[in-house]
Amino acid sequence: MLTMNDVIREGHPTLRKKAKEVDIPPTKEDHQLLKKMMEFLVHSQDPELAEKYELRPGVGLAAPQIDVSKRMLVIRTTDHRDELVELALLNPKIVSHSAETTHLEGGEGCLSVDREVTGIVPRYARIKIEAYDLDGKKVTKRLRGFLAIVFQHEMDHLNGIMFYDRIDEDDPFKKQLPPHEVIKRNEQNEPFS
Ligand code: K3U
Ligand code: NI
Repeated sequence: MLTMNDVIREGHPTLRKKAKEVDIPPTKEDHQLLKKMMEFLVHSQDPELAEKYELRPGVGLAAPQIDVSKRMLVIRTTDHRDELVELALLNPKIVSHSAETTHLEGGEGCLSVDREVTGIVPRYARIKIEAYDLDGKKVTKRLRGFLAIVFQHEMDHLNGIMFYDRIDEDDPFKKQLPPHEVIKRNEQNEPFS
């Protein structure tokens, strides 16, 4: 199983590399790794297991964060209807996005960053994505709200971008141009209470 010891931290060169596309259908090795990444999220969201294995709770993980420079990511959170969403994706792409932007009130966090970084991280409010699932099947999805923010954060990891790169260094809380929506983090996005 993966633990926080497998998660590399800011300063590690892999976090700044553009990750490589993987074969579709995935190799047995990539398939198993993606499964292990999802298992990590499940464990991290279980209060007892998180304490036992000293895991920081997470809603997403990208392969470069475990020092594997491949275009694979997992997300486990709830959507705007409060439904659990589990995504294990290979070679994901954002194919279109809204003009409207958004940000998470209270900012973003990252398992690869052991400090609090404050400021507005602008994201697209709605995105259409294409990717391949664990069976090598092409999937197309429309994401919005917190889920869309988490997806964009994980996609950034595949491109060597950290969330704080998107914060305006001169004015971290700069007013965003309309149309812009602020997403409040609430119980909806706290799968473990
Ligand atoms: O923000 C976190 C969270 C955890 C449980 C419930 C609600 C929120 C933890 S940080 C996190 O999950 C990152 C994961 C990482 F390491 F892959 F980047 C993902 C993320 C969190 C918040 C906004 C965007 C992305
Ligand atoms: Ni992150």
